[in-house]
Amino acid sequence: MKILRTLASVILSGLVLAGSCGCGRQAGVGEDQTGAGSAAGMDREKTDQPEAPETELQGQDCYINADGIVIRRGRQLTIGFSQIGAESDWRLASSASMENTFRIDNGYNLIFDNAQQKQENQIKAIREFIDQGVDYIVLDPIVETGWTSSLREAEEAGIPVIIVDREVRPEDENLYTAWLGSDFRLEGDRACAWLEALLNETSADGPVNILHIQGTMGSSAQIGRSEALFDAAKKNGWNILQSVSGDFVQAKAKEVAENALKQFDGGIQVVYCENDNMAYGVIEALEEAGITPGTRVSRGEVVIISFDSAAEGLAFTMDGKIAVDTECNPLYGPPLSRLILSLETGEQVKKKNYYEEGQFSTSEGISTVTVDGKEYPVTMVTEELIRKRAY
Ligand code: GYE
Repeated sequence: MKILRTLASVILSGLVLAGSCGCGRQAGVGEDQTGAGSAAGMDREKTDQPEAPETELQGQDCYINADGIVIRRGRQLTIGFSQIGAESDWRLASSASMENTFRIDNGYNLIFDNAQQKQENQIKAIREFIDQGVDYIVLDPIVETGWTSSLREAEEAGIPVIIVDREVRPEDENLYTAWLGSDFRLEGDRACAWLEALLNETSADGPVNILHIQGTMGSSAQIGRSEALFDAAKKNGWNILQSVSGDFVQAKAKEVAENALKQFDGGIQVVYCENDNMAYGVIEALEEAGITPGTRVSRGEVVIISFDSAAEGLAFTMDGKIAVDTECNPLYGPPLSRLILSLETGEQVKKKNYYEEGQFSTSEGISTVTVDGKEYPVTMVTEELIRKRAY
């Protein structure tokens, strides 16, 4: 079924950056905090939600399909996308979402560049995109700083740059058109609020010793999640034994955990991992050392805090090995296609576009956490939720 709507009505309904197309309703990004309809609903892949009708845009040579992707029938748009690398399951999901969205048969020509974790490769890719005369440059910046001259080059060439996922901090904010991603500080604050609630509940004896495994240093995801922990540790009197980068990579985090287990022999109560893959590495290290990941601190279990909420992360959460997993949405393709549609038609777009995200656990006692006076739900993980997960 196709519904005929004007472009303005689609945009005014908040749909351009909405999570699931649901053209007949006003869906916000990640509006459903269960995750089944938030992140999973972003691309609608693997979900059993009813198909949303397609939206025909009046006066436009395009329509929005049931997955929330803008399908173009007119002039093909060339998009140069500089991706960071392939360090995690999250990253693979974000690459897949971009590739599924900006396909030739959807009316796009996607030039995908994998920077292999090097900023210099991203800078080179931007230059190549400019030489190729792409219509849009999409950049997922590995770190926040060092982009001013690349953004200037794009500006001089008249090519709009859209930033996704991590942020940039150029000298002049006008050097990029818009950003679409997660509130990493809020993710960290929610994780720490949950830990605070757990520790109050379990009344663990003695100081709380935390091993902190950071993501790629200087990346927005690392900065936001680390700062949240530093502030919470100060406020609660937690002791951070060590903050070490595991670069968002499973094997590196496993090594960090193995070394820390030797160094702090039995003295770690919590491991704060800044993504799921690193949590998987920590679980391996703990189990090989005969330590149980869990929430019963007084019985020697080690509490693992994680981020992303990928299907495997949620499966570990269901098993009680990850204590709490705070969601981070990698499915950029569809909302980005709608943002580009807005730019193509000269509509005003917001500079910063945040996803709303969830948080998952199996601890029954903690059903909400409060950050800055706002209450956020903590969702119980179920088999069904994992099955429906789109990443
Ligand atoms: O958490 C991690 C990935 O930038 C939000 O990068 C992203 C992070 C994500 O490698 O898994």
